Amino acid sequence: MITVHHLNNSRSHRILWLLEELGLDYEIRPYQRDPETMLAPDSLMQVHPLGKSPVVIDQGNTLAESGAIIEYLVDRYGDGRLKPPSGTTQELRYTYWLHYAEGSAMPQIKRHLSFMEAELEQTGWFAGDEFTAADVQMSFPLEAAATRGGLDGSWPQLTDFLQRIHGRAAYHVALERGGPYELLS
Ligand SMILES: N[C@@H](CCC(=O)N[C@@H](CS)C(=O)NCC(=O)O)C(=O)O
Repeated sequence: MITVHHLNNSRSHRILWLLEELGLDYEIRPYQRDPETMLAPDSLMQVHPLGKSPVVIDQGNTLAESGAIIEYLVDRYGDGRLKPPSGTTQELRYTYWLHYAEGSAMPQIKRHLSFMEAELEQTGWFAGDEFTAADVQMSFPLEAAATRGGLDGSWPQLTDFLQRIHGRAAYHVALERGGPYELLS
């Protein structure tokens, strides 16, 4: 059984959403942020030394970093789903966006909006013609930008992307299982 160490109101929502998209069984170990500091409880450090969420345990492996977790789950359990075919240009884009979300977008989100807007003009998705796990990974920086300011209706592609992902059934099941999600840190 896949175990997700899930901090409320956090990046960990992406992992629950992906697991729902893949139709996999999993269990949630919930953690609550400190209401004043918004930090994770110290107990999360017993799972991984950095004490951050998400952390996934599967088949004796302890996995951290949302991009690495997404890559692992899609490669091990996707059976070809949610990832462009190997050896294609779309696969290169998929890998790029998986890393970009946390490596470039999150630290400097406002500077990246026009770049992401232009990239989405091609197909509406980040890697190829169809929804992939790269879109799951890219949801967090865009939702953060929409919640904290910077992303508004003047970015039509990005706004439309958010509306389309929010229309996916698996996204809502993940919210029901993982709890509300308002992007506080
Ligand atoms: N780059 C990491 C970031 C992990 C991270 O910062 N997680 C936040 C949740 S959104 C967290 O655990 N915050 C609580 C804390 O720092 O105490 C990833 O993508 O997994």
